[in-house]
Amino acid sequence: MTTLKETLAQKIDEHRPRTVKLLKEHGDTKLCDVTISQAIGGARGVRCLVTDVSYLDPFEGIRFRGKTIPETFEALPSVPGQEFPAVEGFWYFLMTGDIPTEAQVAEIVEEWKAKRGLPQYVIDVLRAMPRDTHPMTMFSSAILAMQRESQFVKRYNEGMSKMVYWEPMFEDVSNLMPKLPTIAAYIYRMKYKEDVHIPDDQSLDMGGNFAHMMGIPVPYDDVARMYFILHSDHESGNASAHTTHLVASTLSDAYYSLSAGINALAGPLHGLANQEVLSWTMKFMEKLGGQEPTEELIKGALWDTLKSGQVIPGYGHAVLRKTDPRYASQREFCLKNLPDYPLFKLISMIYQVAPGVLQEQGKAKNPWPNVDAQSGVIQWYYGLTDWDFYTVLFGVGRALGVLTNITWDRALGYPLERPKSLTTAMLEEAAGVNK
Ligand code: NMX
Ligand code: MLT
Repeated sequence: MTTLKETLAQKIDEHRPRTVKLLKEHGDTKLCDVTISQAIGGARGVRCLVTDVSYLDPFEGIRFRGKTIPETFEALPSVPGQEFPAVEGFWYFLMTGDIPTEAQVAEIVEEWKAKRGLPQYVIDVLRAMPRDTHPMTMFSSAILAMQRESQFVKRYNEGMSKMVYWEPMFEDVSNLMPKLPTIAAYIYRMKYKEDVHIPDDQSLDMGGNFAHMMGIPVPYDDVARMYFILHSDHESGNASAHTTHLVASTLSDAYYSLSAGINALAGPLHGLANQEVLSWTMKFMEKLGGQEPTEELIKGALWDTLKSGQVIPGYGHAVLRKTDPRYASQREFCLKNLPDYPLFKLISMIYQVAPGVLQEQGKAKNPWPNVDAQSGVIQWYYGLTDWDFYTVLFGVGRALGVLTNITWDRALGYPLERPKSLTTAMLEEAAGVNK
């Protein structure tokens, strides 16, 4: 049986000549023009990043290594007796593009079990922070604290060829990834569960052990597997992936890079929107004071939000122009497992109304829901009602994608990222203003 590292090494050898040929023979081929609105407006649609890990079509949504979400769930080996695949097998798939055998999945499951314990100093760092610190700050700090473990830095300082940069990077990401659910569960139990912790269960895979350490019973293990896979990757331009890539492009190691990417995820326009959705919904219910929610009442509350100059959380997207298939996938899960749950019914009612309200307002290019509009209700149903923790879950999932990407960045020798900026006067001159 070939290991993940051996398969990856072979894939990298096969891939490198493609990048070299493109650069050498087709480097001047144009991919797009850049307009003033793109320069001012957050580089929307500018095609200047490369990844083979996932691709986001505005209408179809995400494909991981060429597979849609249902195709991905279908193709990967499931955990025995469970509906969803082991996250460890998905990691193999993201890294290599190959569907692993059950034996290959089992090998990563065992490797991650051995690596998922936390050094005492990480626990000390977390415990030193005031308990009202946001869990994303704690999560990012714990990752950063482990930077001293980086094998990439050690090998770089010893002097290493560019051609093998990916190897210690792969070692770093393989050491870091299994620890993330443990950090997340530690933060959760410390902050919200009276600081009472549950020891690791070595008989369980990542999803199973995460649910166990959180103290949330079955089937939350399968919910965790689904959640982490769904949130893993969304091509390279999203803020958390792009930040991780940018920081890694300076030859910063995986710990620095992921910690930075997690900080980007913590913004309310990005991952934190999942917390905002629940907070918006609960405030709405509170205002109703026991009154039954209706479409009219929801419409009024959505307009109040827009009129006060705020965004409707969980709706809109920088690339997508239809309902996010990650939303659809989680909605399908709810229809199967919690169809009559009042909070799910309310979230579904908002789905009936919000796109129309946003269309009537006429500003948002995409009035449809994104992943964050549907994820919180599932967590709430399974007892995780501390919504400021939700983005940490997103972060654990997102790490799968961004850590895969920075491994490939090193393998293909992607250089320091450094786009060019212009001054406002230069834009005015280009546009012929005041001539
Ligand atoms: N509610 C109100 N206004 C919106 C919304 C929304 N949900 N979505 C877009 N707009 C506004 C946007 O603020 C902008 O207004 P202005 O011209 O005054 O600056 C205008 O519509 C045009 O924006 P778009 O080009 O449609 O969207 P953009 O690509 O700039 O931003 C988001 C994308 C995701 C930041 C935006 O849709 C948004 O703020 N959504 C709500 C927050 C959210 O759900 N974020 C999570 C995204 C997914 N994730 O997990 O990261
Ligand atoms: C993501 O998952 O990163 C979000 O949907 C944001 C994006 O893709 O821009």
